[in-house]
Amino acid sequence: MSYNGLLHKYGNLLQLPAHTRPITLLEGDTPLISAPNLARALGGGFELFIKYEGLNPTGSFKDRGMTAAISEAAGREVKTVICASTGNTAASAAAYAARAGMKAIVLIPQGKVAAGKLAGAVAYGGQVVQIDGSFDDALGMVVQISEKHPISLVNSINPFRIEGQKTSAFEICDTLGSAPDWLCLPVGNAGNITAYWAGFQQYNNLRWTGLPRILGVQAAGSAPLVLGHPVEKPETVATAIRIGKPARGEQALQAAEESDGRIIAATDEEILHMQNQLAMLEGIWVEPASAAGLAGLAKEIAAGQFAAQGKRIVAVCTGHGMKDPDIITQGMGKPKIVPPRLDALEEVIL
Ligand code: AN7
Repeated sequence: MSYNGLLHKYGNLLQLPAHTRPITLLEGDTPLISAPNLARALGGGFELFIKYEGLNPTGSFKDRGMTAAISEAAGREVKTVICASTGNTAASAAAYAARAGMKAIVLIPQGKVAAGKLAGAVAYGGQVVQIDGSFDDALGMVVQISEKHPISLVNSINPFRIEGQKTSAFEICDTLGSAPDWLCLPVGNAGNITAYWAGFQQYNNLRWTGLPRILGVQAAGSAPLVLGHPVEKPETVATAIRIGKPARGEQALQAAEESDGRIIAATDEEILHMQNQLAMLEGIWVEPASAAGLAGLAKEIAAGQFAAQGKRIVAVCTGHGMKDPDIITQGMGKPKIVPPRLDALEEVIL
C-alpha cells in the first residue's frame, strides 16, 4: 500500500476541523532503529531504539505538526503564516507553506540558528527576520502579530501542531506492538513532550498499548523546567532547545508527573559526547539537541538512578545531524592532504 502522509494514515485519530485540506510531503513513517552497540556502551541489559525523526522531509520532527497546522490553515484560505523558531520550525513552516502557496514569515534569534536550518528556511522561500533577542522574545512577538493581523501562528501553541505530533507515539506503538517502558526526548518549548504524552494516552485508551514513563531532557544552560523558573538568558550548544520560557512548560511537567517520569538537565559536554557516541557506535548522526534525550538517559544510568535492566527504551532523535554541520567541522583538523600517488596514500592509511 502506498504511503500518503500522516493525515491520510492517522487523520481519523486527530482532532482537525472538517475544513482541513491536506498539504503533505509524506512526512512521518520514520524508522525505529535498534541501537545495540550504544545500549552495550551504556551498561547493557536493556533494549534501546532510536526513533529517527531527522528522516522527515525537512530533517526534523516539526514536519509532523506542520502538515497538520498548514493543512488546517490551507482549508481556511490563509495567505500568510508566521512562527518564531530556533531553526527547525522555520524550515518546516517555510516548506509546507511553499507547498500550500502561502507566505511564511519566520523570526529567529540573531546568530544562534544552525546553518542547515537557516539555509532551509531561505531555500523554501520563507521571509527570515532576525530578532536581536532570544527565541522567547521572538515568540512573544509572533503571538501579538498574529492577534493583530490576518496571519496564522504555526508555533506549537497552535493546537493542530500537537495533533500532528501525536502520530509519532502511534507509530512507535504500531511498530513495537505496545508502548515502550521509557521514552526519552529533548525538551525545548515543550510541544513535543506534550504531544507524545497525549498520543500515548489516546492510543492506550483505544488499543491498550500501555503507557511509557517519560524522561524529558533540557540543556543545563536552558533548563527552566528543572530549575522551576524561567531562564532570562538561556545558553547551550544545542541551539534548537535554547529556550528559557517554554510555552507548554506546565504540560511538560504534567506529562513527566503523570507518566511517573521526570525532567532532568544534561550539560553541553554530555550532549556533545552523546552526539558523538551515537554517530560512532550506530552510524546515526543527529544534531546536538537531538542527543539530549540519550545524554539524559546515559547520565541517569551512570548515576545508578535508572533501573534499565530488562527495559525497552525508545529515544526520540528529533533532528538530523546535517542541520548543524559546523558543530562537527569547527572542532576537527583539516583532513590530511596527500599527493596523488599510491605510496603516499599507503603511508597515511596503513
Ligand atoms: C531538533 O524549531 O523550538 O520541546 O523553533 O528543533 O517541542 O520545543 C525546536 C525545538 C527538540 C524541542 N529537538 O522540541 C524551533 C524549536 C529539536 C528541535 C526540540 C526542538 P519542543
